[in-house]
Amino acid sequence: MTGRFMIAALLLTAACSAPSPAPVADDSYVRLAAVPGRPAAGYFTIHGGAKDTVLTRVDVPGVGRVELHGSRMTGNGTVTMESLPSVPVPARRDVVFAPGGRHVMLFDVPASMTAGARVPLTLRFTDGQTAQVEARVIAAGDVAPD
Ligand SMILES: [Cu+2]
Repeated sequence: MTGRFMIAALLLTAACSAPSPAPVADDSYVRLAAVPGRPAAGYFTIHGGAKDTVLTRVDVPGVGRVELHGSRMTGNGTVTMESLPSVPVPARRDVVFAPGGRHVMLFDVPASMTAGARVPLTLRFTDGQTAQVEARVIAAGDVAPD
């Protein structure tokens, strides 16, 4: 019993310490808009792979269009969003998409995408690499998952 547990623990350690050659993503959720018909916002963390790459696109099944967005402060202190053609992902660095910063906007969200659902996001990079992450869908007023 103890021996079997130790092997499992060793395998787990090996899986965690071996850096992935390709970028991977985790900690993903999608926040629905308060008003139906308005775009939802998606968040995740990308962990860079062995080489520098560039995120160019995110696909979500059933969603009409997904845009990469950045947020920035304007001169008069309000935050504005802008569409980004791509987002650089340096090797072995984390790139965080979070409220108030980079995020993805999901336009024409299907009616099936309701709070509690889980949707797969496919992140596409310039070198043909992809990363898959499952996002939890939450309502506009819900607290973000940890
Ligand atoms: Cu936006």
